[in-house]
Amino acid sequence: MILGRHGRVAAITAVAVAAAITLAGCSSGGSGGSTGGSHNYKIAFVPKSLGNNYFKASDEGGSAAVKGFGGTYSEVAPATASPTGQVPFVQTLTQQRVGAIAIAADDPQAACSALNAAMKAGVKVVTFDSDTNCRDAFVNQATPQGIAKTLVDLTGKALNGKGKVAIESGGPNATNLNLWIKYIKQDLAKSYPGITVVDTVYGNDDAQQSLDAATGLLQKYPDLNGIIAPDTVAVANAARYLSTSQYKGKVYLTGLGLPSEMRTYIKDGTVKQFALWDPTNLGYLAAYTAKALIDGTITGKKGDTFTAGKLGKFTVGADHEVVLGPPTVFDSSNIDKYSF
Ligand code: RAM
Repeated sequence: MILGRHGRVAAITAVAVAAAITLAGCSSGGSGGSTGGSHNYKIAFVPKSLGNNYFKASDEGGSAAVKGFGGTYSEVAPATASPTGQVPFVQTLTQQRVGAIAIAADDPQAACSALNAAMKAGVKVVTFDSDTNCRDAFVNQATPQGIAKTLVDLTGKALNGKGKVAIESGGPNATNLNLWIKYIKQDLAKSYPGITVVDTVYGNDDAQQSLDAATGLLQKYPDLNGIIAPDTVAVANAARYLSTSQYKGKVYLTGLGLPSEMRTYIKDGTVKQFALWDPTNLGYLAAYTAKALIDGTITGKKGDTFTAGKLGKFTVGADHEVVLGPPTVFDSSNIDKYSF
């Protein structure tokens, strides 16, 4: 009974998803030469959710790369981030026999049976931004320890090594965010033992939920000294809340943010510093990693090398991982140089 009911729901969802994918394929376009000779260069990007400017930027980079090497780019994703929301999209892309799926996973495991089926059917699977337990290669933006250290040192120095901080994240299941939070907590305890993490809250990559999460934190901990938000939606909306509150300039907020979304809060003094890599380059690198897998230039094993267009040469590291590079710290001195 229960299985039957779920089966029907899944079938309805799959039809809706197939329609969405067809539309997305048409609207996002491609160069038309999708097969690249004997190679299937139909490359589909599946971000955590639609509507997040971070993924708009990464998918723009992916689109530019795919079109540049003569493939067909498409982008499909659930409207809101959730552990299982990406599954029907992966299933439909597999039925449509794309050459590769580049996915930023909402959950380390939830999409794995669909992704394993995709790989079995010959589709190359590249994770980018947020990893899964099942893929041919993972394109990581930077090392998790390095990302954590950047945010911990900004906070530790700003608070002179003491005080109460909270973490505001995005999706509670996201592989990338949870790993960064683990290292943030470890590094704070080691490098700044006078700083206590009092809470971790989640905004689910949704603007309103992220705003509410920040509001709730200050209601619960009016003596809070800092917020670390390793998620672009969380940090922008925590800043939005602080900017018009009595806590502006009193609570130190930092995190991983888009310069385009944080500029106002740097200029009005709500935020002093935050960090990020270039998400456009991350998507660009994910597309070229997919191409290298399709071409057979790499299999994903350590030591494999390939050239990613304008970004140059990359070497695959341990656990089939390719790393883009360290994050940049933004403040009032350099914020105007960045458009993403
Ligand atoms: C959000 C997402 C994404 C993360 C950035 C920093 O947009 O959670 O996965 O890498 O923030």
